[in-house]
Amino acid sequence: MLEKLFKVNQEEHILPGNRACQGCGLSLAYRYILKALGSNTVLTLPASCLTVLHGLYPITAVGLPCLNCTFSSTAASASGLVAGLAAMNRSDTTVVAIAGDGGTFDIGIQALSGAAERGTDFIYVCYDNEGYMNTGTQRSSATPAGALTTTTPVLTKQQNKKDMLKIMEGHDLPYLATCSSAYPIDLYDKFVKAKRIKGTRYLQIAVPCPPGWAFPPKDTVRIGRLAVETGIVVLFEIENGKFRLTGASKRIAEKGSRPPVSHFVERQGRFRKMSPEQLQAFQRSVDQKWNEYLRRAEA
Ligand SMILES: Cc1ncc(C[n+]2csc(CCOP(=O)(O)OP(=O)(O)O)c2C)c(N)n1
Ligand code: SF4
Repeated sequence: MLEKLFKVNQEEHILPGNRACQGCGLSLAYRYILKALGSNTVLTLPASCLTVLHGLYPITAVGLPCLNCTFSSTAASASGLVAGLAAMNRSDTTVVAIAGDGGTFDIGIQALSGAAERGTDFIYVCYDNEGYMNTGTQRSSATPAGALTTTTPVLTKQQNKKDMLKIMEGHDLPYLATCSSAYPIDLYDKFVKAKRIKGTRYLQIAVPCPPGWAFPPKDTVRIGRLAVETGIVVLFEIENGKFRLTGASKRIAEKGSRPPVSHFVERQGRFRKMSPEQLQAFQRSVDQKWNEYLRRAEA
C-alpha cells in the first residue's frame, strides 16, 4: 500500500482553501483525479458543487484552465474544446468534462450520448452523490429508492436508481470504469490509464455527501467503504469490451461474502423513512447486480 502511495503524483492542482463542505467525498476524489491527469488538462463543468469548489471569479481553488458551461451542454462543450485544440495543433491536451449525477444521468445525458456516439476524444467524469446537492438535496434519477430528499420529503423516493453504467456501456466505449472516493489509489490508477486511451472514456465515481445523505462529516470514508463492501458500489473497469473487477470489489469477490446493505443504510439520515419492504428490495437488487458482475468477471 505504501509503495502504491509513493507512486502518486506529488503535484497539487487543488489550491489550499476551497468552498466544499467539510467531509465532501467529491473534494477527496477530485484531488486524486487532477493528480492523475496532470497539468496538460483542460476542464469543462456545469453548475454543480464542483463549480462551488472551484470558486467565484476572480478567485479559484483549482490551478487548471476551466470552462463553466451550461447545465445540459457539458459533453457538447468538451466536443468544442477537442475541435478547438485540434485546430491549434494541441491534441496532446486532455479534455475532461466533469458533472454531477444530476448533470449526467438527467440533464446532460443527450449531449453525453451524442459525444460518446461520435467517439469524441475526451474523458467524461460523473461524480455521483445521488442527488442535486448544490441546490439543497433534490432527487435525481441516481437517488436510490427509499431516500428522503427535499423533493421526496414524505414518502421517500419510490423509483430505483437509473443504471447509467449500462447506458454508457451501450455506447461501446474503449474505456468505462467505476471508482469510489474511499479508494483513492484504485481511482488514481484508473485515471492514469484513461488518460492514455483515445476516444470517449467514461468514469463514474461514488462520492458520499455528508449534508445530503445526513451523516457526520468524519464518516465520509467509512460510508464510502461500506457502499463497496456491501456491493452497492462495485469497482470495475471495461477496457475494449473486457470486464474486470478491481481493488476492493475483486477482494470481496474472492472472499465470497458481503455485509448486508442495512449496514450502509442505517448510518444515514436520508434512509430514516425507508420501509422494511424497500430495504428488502434494495438488498435483492444489489444481490442481483453483484451476481451479474461476478458472472461477467468469471467469463
Ligand atoms: C438549466 C439549469 N437548471 C437548473 C440550474 C440550477 N442548478 C445549479 S446546480 C444544480 C444541481 C446540480 O446537481 P448535480 O449535477 O447532481 O451536481 P451536485 O450539485 O450534486 O454537485 C441545479 C439544479 C441551473 N444552473 N441551470
Ligand atoms: S453538498 Fe455534498 S457534494 Fe456538495 S460540496 Fe457539500 S458535501 Fe460536497
